[in-house]
Amino acid sequence: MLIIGERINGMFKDVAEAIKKKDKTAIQDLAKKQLSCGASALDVNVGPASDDPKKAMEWLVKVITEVTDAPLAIDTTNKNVMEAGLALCKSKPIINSANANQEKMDSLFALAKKYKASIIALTMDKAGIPKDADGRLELAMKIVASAMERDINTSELYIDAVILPVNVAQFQAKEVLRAIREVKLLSDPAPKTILGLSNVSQGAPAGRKGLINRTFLSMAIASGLDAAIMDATDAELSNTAITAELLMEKQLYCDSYLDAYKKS
Ligand code: THG
Repeated sequence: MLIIGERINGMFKDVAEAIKKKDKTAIQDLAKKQLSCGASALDVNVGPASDDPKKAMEWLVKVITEVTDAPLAIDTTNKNVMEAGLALCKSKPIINSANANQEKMDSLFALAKKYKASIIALTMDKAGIPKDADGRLELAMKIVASAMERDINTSELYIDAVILPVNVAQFQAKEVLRAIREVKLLSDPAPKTILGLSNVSQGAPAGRKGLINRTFLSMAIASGLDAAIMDATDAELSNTAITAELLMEKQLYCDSYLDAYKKS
């Protein structure tokens, strides 16, 4: 499974502060820590508070690429901030994220071609996030069809069925799991699937967040999840990922299989 580390996001206080103070070591340490804990790519999001998000994104990508060639998922809803980030990436970038809005697909699929990027696309549109799996699959079909029209290989697409906090949208978790299973039937090659895992436990008591994340991750892996934006530095979560993949026969069994995740 592709693990994309979620921590370089201005919604976290330490990252917002590092951006403000231009504390490059703090960001570089977060990058290195996530990669050593099992992340193979890093999400980069300047957060809601930045007064110059384009400058902040450029600074983040510059300081991260000084210490790693790992792919970066440029996480922004602003097209100019997106292009500024993509232009500075050293490895194949990931656009985070498009959705089923036609204008959004038009502009971001064009950027994907220009920068040879993979694309995360959320199953939502101007009307919001559908409540059930069928609504999500309908939007996924629209995204897959638009990508095919533009000659984008569907294996470059990561469909994100958008998991919401379980404390406010409890009935949707199982809908997201069904969407993950069925989205695979939409094209050949099948699109990949991804989740922003920590959304599921937002608002839950601090002492329960980890358990909710781990449990949902293993259910999603059993449903065929290919990638997750998640807290790679949570060792129990990373161990859950590799164990679920082992049980799904996606990792070769050996007695020391957990060693891969003990590097931290
Ligand atoms: N899909 C895609 N991209 C995404 C998301 C998604 N990017 C952003 C987000 N969702 C994924 N990243 C996070 C990062 C942190 C949290 C949730 C999602 C989180 N943070 C804790 C909280 O808010 O309770 C702790 C915050 C803190 O310590 O300050 O839950 O879904 N494609």
